[in-house]
Amino acid sequence: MERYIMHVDMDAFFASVEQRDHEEYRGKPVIVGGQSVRGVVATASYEARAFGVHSAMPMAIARRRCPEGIFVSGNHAHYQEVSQQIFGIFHDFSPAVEALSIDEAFLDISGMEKLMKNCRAYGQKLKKKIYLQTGLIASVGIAPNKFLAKLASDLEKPDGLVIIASGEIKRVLWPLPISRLWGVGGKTEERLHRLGYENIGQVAQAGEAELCKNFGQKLSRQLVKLANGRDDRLVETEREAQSVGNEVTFEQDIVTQEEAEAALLALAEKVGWRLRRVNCCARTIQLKVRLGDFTTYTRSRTLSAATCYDEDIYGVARELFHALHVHSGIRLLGITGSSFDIYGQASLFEDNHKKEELYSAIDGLKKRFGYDIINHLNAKKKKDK
Ligand code: TTP
Ligand code: MG
Repeated sequence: MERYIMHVDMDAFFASVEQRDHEEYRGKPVIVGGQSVRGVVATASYEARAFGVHSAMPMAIARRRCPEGIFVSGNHAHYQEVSQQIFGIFHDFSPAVEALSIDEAFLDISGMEKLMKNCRAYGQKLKKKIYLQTGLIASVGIAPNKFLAKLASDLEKPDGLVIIASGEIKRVLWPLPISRLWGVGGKTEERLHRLGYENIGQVAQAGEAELCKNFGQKLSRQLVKLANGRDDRLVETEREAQSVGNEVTFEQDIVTQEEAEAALLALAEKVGWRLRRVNCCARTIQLKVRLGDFTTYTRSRTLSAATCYDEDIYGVARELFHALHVHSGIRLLGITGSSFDIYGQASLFEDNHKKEELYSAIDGLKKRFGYDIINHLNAKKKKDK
């Protein structure tokens, strides 16, 4: 059976949410990102991109290039809520959704297109539903595999809808520059250029043996496979994924133990929530700590029984953190849960039953009112005291 993979990516996501929420920003260059000295651009609206502003650019340069721009620091928790709403729609269109980032996913829609006249109609239907429910615009690519689907969604951004049918792979793919090959950038791209390869067709026609003269066999095989539009990776839902992780990079290095613990708790809550959402428990908890000078530590612990509860995940991460004896500023913290068991097969503590009840109540609220509801309630409680 032919596979159909859809890749969906929201256009200028953070900036579009700002333009949706503030009428006065519409049609104007909006730049979202850190406003501190070390701030970088998270994203720019398409109006701002015309001035040469793009993601990951230092904010100081963005201000120089686009002095008339509207600069906002943005609200990540809000974008996360919008993202959840969009992912809810993805799940209405496919049982197999693989999240790639906050605004981007692969959907395996094999067979689903039969519900409609064709793939294009299915893609249009998804775009329309996202627009009606969120007021935001997505670009969609549909193709026989992940590589081509992702490439397709980017080809006519913004507001794109591109289908690459199996019969037209060469026609669409071969004239494109080699930088469009998944994984080709920087050094590989430079070396390919020096050898005279400009477009994907040239790489495909060169073949593996020719490329092997200059590149390793593994890379050569991969390049030729992709250049011919072949990619057999499956769409991995979270349950099939090997791990669930979240990390946070601080605007400014944090220095106190309290700040680190607060960040670890927030991360543990995210990882726990994601595990519970897919009915999984993690047996291994990994902590990642990156210092201001980019020294990075990872430490992990494998538990005797798996867990999906925030407090357990936090407890392990906190112990791993204190055992590191970090004394200088911290740039990034991350927690990952891996080695999955299906929820219910394992229990870490005897009072698991109570925890199950508690967390299903918390998750119910989160599902109804958005992820941050519990934090809002806690903050309110503190204020009221
Ligand atoms: P992207 O999908 O890469 O970018 P985008 O949605 O802003 O624009 P488009 O897809 O139309 O090219 O990333 C999604 C969001 O992730 C983006 O709105 C902001 C955030 N982000 C960062 O915070 N830092 C980054 O370096 C990048 C690339 C994205
Ligand atoms: Mg996007």
